[in-house]
Amino acid sequence: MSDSPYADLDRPPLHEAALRGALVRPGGLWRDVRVVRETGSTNVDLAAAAQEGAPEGTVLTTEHQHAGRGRLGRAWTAPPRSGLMFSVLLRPAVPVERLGWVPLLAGVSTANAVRRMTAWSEEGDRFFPEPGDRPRADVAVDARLKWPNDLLVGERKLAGILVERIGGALVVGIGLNVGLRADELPVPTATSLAIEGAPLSDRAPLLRAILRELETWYREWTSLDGDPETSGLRPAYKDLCATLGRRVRVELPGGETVEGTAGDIDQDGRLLITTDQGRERAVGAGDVVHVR
Ligand code: BT5
Repeated sequence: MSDSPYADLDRPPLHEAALRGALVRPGGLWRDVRVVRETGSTNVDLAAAAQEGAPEGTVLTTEHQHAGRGRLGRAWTAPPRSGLMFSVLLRPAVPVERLGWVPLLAGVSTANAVRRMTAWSEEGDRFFPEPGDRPRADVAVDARLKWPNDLLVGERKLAGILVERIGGALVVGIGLNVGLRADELPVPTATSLAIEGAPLSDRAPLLRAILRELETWYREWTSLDGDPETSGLRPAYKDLCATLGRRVRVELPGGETVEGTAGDIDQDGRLLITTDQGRERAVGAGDVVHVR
């Protein structure tokens, strides 16, 4: 990465003080926002901070990750400032069996923020809406969730989420491709907002939108003891989920594969699959492939 943060004018840096000023307020969820120039993994750093007692609402974001983590030992790779890479620390006081909803809550929040920030105003004259504008849903980037929480546009991956449990804390890590160009794709199945026709060069408004959406959902869900129904989380997730109704192949963590049709999300956030033998299987973890 060049020494000057302004070397790439299409990719302006994130400003810690401005983000703090916009997000940290008395009584709010976000307690601290840090921007580091470079690190291995924001999830690893925040997990260490969690073990040392960092408070809920700590946010760590970086301009460049050189050992970004995916699920199951996979990697998240992206050039410096080509996207958002950040982690937040949560300590949800809800019954333990409901913690499985956190990755889905993070997915709903990210998808909603992306959809909102990439919509044109109803007058069609501005690229993302000002507060009070009514977005035109027809031209928003149609970001949807592949269960549990990959953010897809069509079948291409725009963002990935990794939630890790550290004692009573959860570290929620989000990687989202923003200005990434076609010649920079880490894998052919990736996409970015720029590639999808929404070239937001400044990532800060998008980060603020995701964190605000996350705060709203998290507050509602925790205040209702993690109830996915009364909080509206399960219906919201189902509305955004591209997996429901699809034929899927799921690779389970133990190596087993389940094939069938994805029908529903149960009360624990698991994917319900009807197999070709007519059996219903509830899947709590695994990799889903949308079969054509
Ligand atoms: C994920 O894992 O999608 C979770 C990614 C979470 C990344 C964030 S960045 C901030 C925080 N700190 C971290 O260290 N991690 C989190 P998974 O479902 O396992 O997907 C990983 C797979 O996605 C890889 O094996 C590649 O195939 C693909 N991939 C890697 N980089 C990508 C990118 N930039 N865009 C799209 N796909 C990518």
